[in-house]
Amino acid sequence: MKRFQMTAVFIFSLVVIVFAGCQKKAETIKVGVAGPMTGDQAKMGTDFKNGVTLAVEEWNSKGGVLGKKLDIVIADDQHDPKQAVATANKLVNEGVIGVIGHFNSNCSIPASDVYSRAGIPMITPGTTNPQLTEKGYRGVFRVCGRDDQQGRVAAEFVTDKLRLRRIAIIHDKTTYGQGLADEFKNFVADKAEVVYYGGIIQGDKDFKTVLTAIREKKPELIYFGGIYPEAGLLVKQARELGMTVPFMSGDGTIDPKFVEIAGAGAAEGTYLTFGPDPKNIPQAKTFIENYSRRFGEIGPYSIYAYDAANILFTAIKESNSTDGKAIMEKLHSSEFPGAMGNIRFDEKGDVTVSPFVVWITRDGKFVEYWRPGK
Ligand code: ABU
Repeated sequence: MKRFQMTAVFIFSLVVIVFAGCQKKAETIKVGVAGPMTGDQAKMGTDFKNGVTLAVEEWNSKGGVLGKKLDIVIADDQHDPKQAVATANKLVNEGVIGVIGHFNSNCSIPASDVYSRAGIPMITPGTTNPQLTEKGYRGVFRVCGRDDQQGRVAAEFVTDKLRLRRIAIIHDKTTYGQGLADEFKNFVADKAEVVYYGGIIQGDKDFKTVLTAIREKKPELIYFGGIYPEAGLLVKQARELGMTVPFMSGDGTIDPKFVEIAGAGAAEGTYLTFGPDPKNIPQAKTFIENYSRRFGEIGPYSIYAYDAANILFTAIKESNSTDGKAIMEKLHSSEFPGAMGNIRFDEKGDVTVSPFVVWITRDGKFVEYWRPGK
């Protein structure tokens, strides 16, 4: 009998503990952070995670939002579209009220179907393929620009500033890489000849065959649509083949890992398009100080993730609701002060100002170099 009583007390205690745990969880507002958290693009996912973590810690230190603490749920899509859909469903099932992510266009686009069906807003810090915001979803936003904008800026730089006329274009056959290469090709073809156009496979390590074919065409610049692991190897191997031709790419390559893979010497003088340097933006000063103190070196996408998170939390606060529809309408109708400056979304969920400028690699560091129209 005594044993029975003890067992009953034990089970009752367990139930109380589990129930209390559930109650505690329900008292927080959950936010998803999605991107490549592991694998060869994990640096981008880490930048997202750190940027959102800083924003959450700042809000929570002031009491959270709507009287509740914020809680992050991390989702690793491994830059794989199928994994992105699976992680999106998992976030929905875990009850997140919004998502910061994903990074890769081929992940954000299918994941946006999941979030839209569930009525949850998503704000991506880095997905630039135009298709993402062309689907007509009310709850899909980005705090970065689009590839039709950065393709145009890159083409203007190549033809009007550098005055180059023979261009080779490579892409990684992904939604982002090929999409950006095509945008660049459309704009650059107005004033220059595209002497080579072709794809490589993401994940491959040896690009010397394609680079040798490109060398035969005597281009004055190689443009690459893709991400830093392949961009770094392309530059490294081009230089090993004795090719000194300028190299340009897009916002998928701005990470110290690009220089690390290529080697500082090989990366010297390479160009890319990205948003403006936060160091020149007065509103970014506090973010730079706080982020550096908390996480060390600032990843290029950290500030975009930080702004995306702050925008989402502000929309929750100002709509006085965790209802997806109410948050989405607030996101569409307000202007949000961010570390990158004020941000307003248009009807599609794109930022109203195209942010792209050209950067150059100097002494192993990325330096803002040129603005369109200059
Ligand atoms: N925009 C940088 C690469 C991520 C993507 O849009 O796929």
